[in-house]
Amino acid sequence: MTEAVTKTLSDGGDYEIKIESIQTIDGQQYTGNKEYLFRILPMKGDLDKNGTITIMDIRLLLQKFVNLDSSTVFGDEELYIIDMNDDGILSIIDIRLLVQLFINL
Ligand SMILES: [Ca+2]
Ligand SMILES: [Ca+2]
Repeated sequence: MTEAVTKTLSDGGDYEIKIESIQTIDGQQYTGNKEYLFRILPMKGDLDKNGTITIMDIRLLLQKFVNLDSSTVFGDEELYIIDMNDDGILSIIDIRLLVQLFINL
């Protein structure tokens, strides 16, 4: 028996999920116990991983930006969260995009 695990979308990572039946958006039905590996991406800009964008996320991003130097290396998941425009680097553009996202919420 597999233990049930509840995860929010802000918890990124790989999850093995066993599914008894699944229906695709075009109506096809698949049955039978199959195991799938799902990769859940963390929420963009949610630096404190609380599931929402708040002023704290902007503050944390500003701290990372201020402390940025040539030796700074971000992990894949961290870079995914902080790199708002997906250009592979942390820049002032990412801060602007996060502030815009926060204002428009
Ligand atoms: Ca947050
Ligand atoms: Ca960027």
